[in-house]
Amino acid sequence: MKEINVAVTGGAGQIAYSLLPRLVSGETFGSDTKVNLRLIEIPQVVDKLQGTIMELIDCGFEQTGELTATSDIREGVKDADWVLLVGSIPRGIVIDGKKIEERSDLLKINGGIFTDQGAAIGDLSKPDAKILVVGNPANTNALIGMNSANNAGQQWFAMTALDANRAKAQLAEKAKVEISSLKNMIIWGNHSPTMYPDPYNATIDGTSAAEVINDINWLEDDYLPLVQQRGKAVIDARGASSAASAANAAIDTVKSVINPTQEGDCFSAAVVSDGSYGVPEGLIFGFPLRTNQSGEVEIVQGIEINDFAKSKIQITTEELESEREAVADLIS
Ligand code: NAX
Repeated sequence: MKEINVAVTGGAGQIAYSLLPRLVSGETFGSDTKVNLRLIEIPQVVDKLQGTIMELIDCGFEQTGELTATSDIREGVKDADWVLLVGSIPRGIVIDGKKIEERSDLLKINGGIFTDQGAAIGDLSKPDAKILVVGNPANTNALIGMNSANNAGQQWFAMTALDANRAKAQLAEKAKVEISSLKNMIIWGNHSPTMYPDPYNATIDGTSAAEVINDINWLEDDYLPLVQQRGKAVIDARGASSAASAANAAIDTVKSVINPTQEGDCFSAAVVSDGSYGVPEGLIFGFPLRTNQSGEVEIVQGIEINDFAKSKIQITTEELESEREAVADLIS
């Protein structure tokens, strides 16, 4: 069997609990690949990971390699092929007597974490490592981590696949088609309520989903907020944020990156902008992506952006620019 090293932060969190078994079961990296898993947590909870490790052993997957737990990020990401940065400090936490509610405070606190994690990854992970940021604010955390890593051979992604899966599911339900009929679901911009899930370029059996649904009021007034606010709706209903679906989206992203994309389709994740579609260079922005036959991930070019899309993309771009501004001192 081949062997790969996968590091996961936030290993004791609720997303990780759904994610970890699927990383070491053969499902994600293939039945011919043994996965050595390094779980990384803050010192206060690192001991709990021993329980998770016991459970992973008890799953008995033949693709499960060495399982280790650490609170030392440098030990955790050493020689990693993949790093899944799931851990982050949530909104509402009390730090030094202050409740962290403002997005700008959240950006700064997590920014501090992602500079250290990025530096460790840049120094110690494989030169061609792939890094997926799940922890929020995901795009700007990835921006900070990538700048701090400063390693051009590595590739950073922020997760928008959960948004894409939600966006597909709602279109399929409205159009009364199987979800497998949906292709080319693009999430433009930030993983936040400003994201733009694009129903015009999504296709249902090859035809624009907007054309098939043929209800512009629903698409622009109902569908968009439904997808943008789905995370909050799950929290309101479940009393906790999305975990199984977030873990599933992380697995989808890894699979999309390591396997060539099928003809006539693309996948969603945020990557560093090269100026495509007029998006300012350097932002970590949700684009339509394809993995080519050589395993490189490319931004799909030539997608038509109508005036409605332009106005929405403008809003999410401005939000990402203001986030970049808020952490300017963390990205040199
Ligand atoms: P939990 O609070 O259950 O778990 C987070 C874990 O991260 C905790 O165990 C914590 O100790 C750990 N952690 C914090 N700082 C760390 C550090 N510096 N190094 C290592 N571990 C650290 O959160 P969970 O529900 O698992 O969500 C994790 C993150 O995913 C949150 O930031 C959440 O907002 C984000 N999400 C992102 C989504 C996306 O689509 N990009 C969707 C789901 C989710 O909301």
